[in-house]
Amino acid sequence: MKIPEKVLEIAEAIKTMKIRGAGKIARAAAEALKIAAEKYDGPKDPDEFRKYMNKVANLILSTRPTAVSLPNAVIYVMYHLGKATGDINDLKEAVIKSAEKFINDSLQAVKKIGEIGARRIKDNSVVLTHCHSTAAASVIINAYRMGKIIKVYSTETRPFYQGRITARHLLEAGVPVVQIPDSAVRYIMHEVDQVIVGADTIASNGAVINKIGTSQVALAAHEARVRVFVAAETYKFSPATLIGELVPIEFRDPTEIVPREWINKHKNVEVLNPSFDVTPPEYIDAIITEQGVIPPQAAILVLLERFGWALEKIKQGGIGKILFEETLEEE
Ligand code: RUB
Repeated sequence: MKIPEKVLEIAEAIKTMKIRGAGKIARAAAEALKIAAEKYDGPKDPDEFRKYMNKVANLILSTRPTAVSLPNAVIYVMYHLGKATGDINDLKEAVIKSAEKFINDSLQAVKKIGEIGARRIKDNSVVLTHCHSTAAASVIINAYRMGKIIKVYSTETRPFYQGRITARHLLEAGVPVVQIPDSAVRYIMHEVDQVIVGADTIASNGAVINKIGTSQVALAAHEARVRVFVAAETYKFSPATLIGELVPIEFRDPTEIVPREWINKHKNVEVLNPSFDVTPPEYIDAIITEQGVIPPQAAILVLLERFGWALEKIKQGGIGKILFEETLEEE
């Protein structure tokens, strides 16, 4: 059976960043799997359904490479499908229920991070954030409501200008926001009390992979002795990094930086558009998760607790193996 139009649309929206941000991407992935199960009207043979779901999972996985929340969401749902037995309705239900649970837990996690993180913000704080992170915004908005935040500096976040989304998001909640260019971060850092950013992926050594420029922000904060907090749900921790896999960094189209005509005119100039970078654990004071605040060095404990079940399978053959061995062979 063909992949339904609505599922293709979600995949395309993730690819083109109409849906963006690691948490939203993960929830959209779970939603796509749910829709795929609901719309399935192919043969009643359970193996056919599993094959079809694998195809959908592969499509979703191919959309964007860096945020591990996406494969973690897919793995979560496909794992439940893998364990399910019975007829086609039982299998569909396993997908639908687990996708709904993932989405619900994810939304609850963002809320909880807001509550926990706000306790770590000092009174009368000036905060700086980079890109648009729902988890970081949740901390900021909660702390603002508690009367702890005076002002937020939001970086533009070139080339995609997610800082404008942050500004809108925070302004809607009444938080005073000042937009600054990315290049002004070090200049402004002496006014800042705390930096709060989100994460796309957290590695087992506590390194944080987030929007390009985050490591420069952390470096400037480190120099100025400003604390750096990362707000991240536990499904942003990468199990594959436990066995030494590197986190793939997405490079996007150069035309996000300069127009096609300019590139055509300056053929000798290479234009690079890395979308994420790695902030080493030494530059991070704490990671705020829905389970509590941890030092980055404790990332491994979160991973073992959340993904310990998967460790043997990861060792046997990498992350793809978890996905497929309990469902069907990859096509
Ligand atoms: C978004 C980004 C965000 C994290 C966390 O990058 O780097 O900081 O994804 O966001 P892009 P959230 O816009 O390229 O997807 O806390 O909302 O999951």
